[in-house]
Amino acid sequence: MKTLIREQYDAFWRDGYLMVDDAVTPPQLAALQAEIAGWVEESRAHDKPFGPPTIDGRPRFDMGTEHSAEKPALRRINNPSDISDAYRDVMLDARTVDMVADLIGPDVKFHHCKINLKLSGARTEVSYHQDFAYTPHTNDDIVTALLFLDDIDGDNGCLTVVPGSHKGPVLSLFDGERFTGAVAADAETQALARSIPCVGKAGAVCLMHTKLLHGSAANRSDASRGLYICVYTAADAVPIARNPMPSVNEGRIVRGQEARFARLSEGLVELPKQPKTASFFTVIGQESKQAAQ
Ligand SMILES: O=C(O)CCC(=O)C(=O)O
Repeated sequence: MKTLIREQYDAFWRDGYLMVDDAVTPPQLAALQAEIAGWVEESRAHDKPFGPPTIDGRPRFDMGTEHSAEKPALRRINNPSDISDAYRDVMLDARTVDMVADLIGPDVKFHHCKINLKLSGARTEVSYHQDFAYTPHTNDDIVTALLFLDDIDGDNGCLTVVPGSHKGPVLSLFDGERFTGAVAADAETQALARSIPCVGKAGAVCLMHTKLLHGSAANRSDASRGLYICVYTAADAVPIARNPMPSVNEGRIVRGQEARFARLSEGLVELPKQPKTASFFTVIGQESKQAAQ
């Protein structure tokens, strides 16, 4: 291992997640925060999701219905590494990538990334789910790296996780034939009772196993909460569903080498439905801001 110590490695595989402070350098963090500030300013001029479009033609920036020029509610930036040097540099070469390689490497590739923002007053919340149900692969050596762009505490909509839940089962995100993007209400109630908050300073990262059950509540404070979320897989984990957020960098090797073989460890896998809108927030029942008709 290059970056993590044995105790951290063991904690990740035992609990399904690991918090690490100072996961990026101060200049990297400052560059990410400056980009965000610019995008929030830009969003004031828009009253519906806006571009530059993603490679599958959806708007890159998405806002909640509460968005206004005076009080922006920009909540999602799809694949910021496709449009920003600062975000691409961190996705490709921050300490976080070395940590991921320690966990599932040596050969690691990139899948997709996004920013989830909860500005002060935003109503955005994330229903409980496991990422694997959105992005199934031939095996589950997949890590979601959630980098804190702000100081995050119990009041500004922190991520909450169910320790140990990565050991299974993978819960359905369907209600009958309808893909809801969220586990059933009773499973969410049980998850909430077992959840713990992931809090820390800007620059910390939560490394999360793809099968860990997690969600997050709305921001009840005046402080904004931003996460830069990058998904990495072992090079021999091959997607078995279309990427919900295709990127020009999808499949790019970030550590080690390309795989010659796909490794199969999964049995039956429920296939997700892909979103057609700017973000999965609409799938979980939170509409985007739309221009007045
Ligand atoms: O933004 C959050 O609080 C959680 C993000 C998340 O669960 C996800 O993107 O899978």
